[in-house]
Amino acid sequence: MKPTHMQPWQQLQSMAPHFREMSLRQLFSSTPNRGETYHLTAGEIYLDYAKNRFDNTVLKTLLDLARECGVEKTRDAMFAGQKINTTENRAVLHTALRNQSENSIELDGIDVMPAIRAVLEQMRTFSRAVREGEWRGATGKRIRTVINIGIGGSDLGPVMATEALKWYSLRELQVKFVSNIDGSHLAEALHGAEPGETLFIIASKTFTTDETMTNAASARHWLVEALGEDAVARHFVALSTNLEAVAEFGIDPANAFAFWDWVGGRYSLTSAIGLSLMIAIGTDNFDELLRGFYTVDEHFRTAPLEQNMPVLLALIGIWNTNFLGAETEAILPYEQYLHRLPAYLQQASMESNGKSVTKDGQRVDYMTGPVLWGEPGTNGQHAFYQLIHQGTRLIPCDFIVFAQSLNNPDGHNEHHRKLLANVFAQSQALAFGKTADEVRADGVAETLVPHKVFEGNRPSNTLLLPKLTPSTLGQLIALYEHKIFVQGVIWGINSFDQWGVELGKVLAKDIYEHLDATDLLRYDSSTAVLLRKAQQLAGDQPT
Ligand code: G6Q
Repeated sequence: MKPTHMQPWQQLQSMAPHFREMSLRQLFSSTPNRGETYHLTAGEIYLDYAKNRFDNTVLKTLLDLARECGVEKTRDAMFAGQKINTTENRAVLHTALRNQSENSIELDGIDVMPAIRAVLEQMRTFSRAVREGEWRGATGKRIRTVINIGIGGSDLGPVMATEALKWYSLRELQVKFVSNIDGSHLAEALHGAEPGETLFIIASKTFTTDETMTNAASARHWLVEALGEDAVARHFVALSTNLEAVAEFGIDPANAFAFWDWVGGRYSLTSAIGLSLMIAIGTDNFDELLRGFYTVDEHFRTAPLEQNMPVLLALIGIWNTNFLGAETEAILPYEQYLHRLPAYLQQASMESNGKSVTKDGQRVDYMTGPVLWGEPGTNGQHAFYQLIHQGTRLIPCDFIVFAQSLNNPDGHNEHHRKLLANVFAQSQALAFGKTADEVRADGVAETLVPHKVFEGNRPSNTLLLPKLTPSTLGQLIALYEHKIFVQGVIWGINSFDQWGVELGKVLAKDIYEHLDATDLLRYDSSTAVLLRKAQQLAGDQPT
């Protein structure tokens, strides 16, 4: 049944107009203890969701909706390895990758845990060898530059987490990431790199992705030019499910790290895809990251829906998107090390829930995944927050902040105290704004009053954690993964396929073959003119 046909959805629809009018000022004055009431803890994450426009009845009805949509049943099916990715007939078992219990997890009658543990052990051995200088390049030198070549799910997770955990990383080793087909990306990564000291990690689930294979071939060429063909085995390793293609590329099968088709690309950070991260931060920190993921996996699996943080976050998102008319969500980490988190979550959310047909192929007649975006605070405050505060759109925000800083450059913790003051001030300003009378009371000239009014009533969540550690990072990522999952279940869509990226790939292949063609009649007029113009500008125009 479509969610819109369910009773809780219809009840929520009838409540929504009231809450579109209702202000957070009113809600806080009628229930002054909202802050004490509307919060949750999961692992080390404290979530304050009081600054959203809802009351107990809305909350209860949202929870009814979750139950009626089968969130609990589908969650249990995911953890149990059932093939919930129906369009690809695959299980969705990224949670098994970080399972810290002794329990087996069976897929088609086979326990997946021994293979997961074996690959993790292979990764640990290899990471230690690289970090400790035992792994030598073809000329006997130790590795100083590691370049991960991958894209999408084989890039964004490792990049985000390597940046996030830079404080914990081995500084003598440079870990770089190349994803774009644009040759400048690889060229810049190779700039100044010494072939004898460079290790390439080719990260590709399928080992067929054009961007990755093109970059890998150019990297191979660069290395072979300098050190000869025999050097490839000491300078290339692979992370893939396609071990045959890895061998064909010339990578020693002993240096291939496997994973499985039940690990979706955007959920693959804790699979072999995390090798570059493990090399950067070391095995103990990587293990701590896995334990962090597991803490929130267990919370999601066992906590009653009322106290289940991913479920609550998902439901607030649904309320804002489907009932209050929000079209986007901003992720605003007040932590410089999390500067790639918005980009990472953008893929996690938008590739998972950017769908317009239900699992059984029906066109939806309600909004699904919102546009997700963001930048770290306080930089965003000096850039786009203007629109969040005074623009015409409703933009729910997630503020993410840590009580302790990893760095204290002035010795007095002033930077961090100011950072904290800013994050709490922003959610306060967004929620409560500043009325015309309050502006006038500051002695502002009447003509300027409308410009200085803040309507407020902008919803936000604040996620407060003690300190950025591998564990808290794992907890945060798992929280968002499961939030996205719950929303997908309620919208009735398959969050685990990504057919929407296919058409562009096929057309690019065709255009690539006709880039220099003179006869462009096969294309629409706009594309044909663009191609001709590009040919002219590139100096290839046939006479
Ligand atoms: C993620 C997607 C996608 C994928 C890339 C790279 O969920 O499936 O982003 O990760 O297209 O694919 P390969 O790892 O197969 O190169």
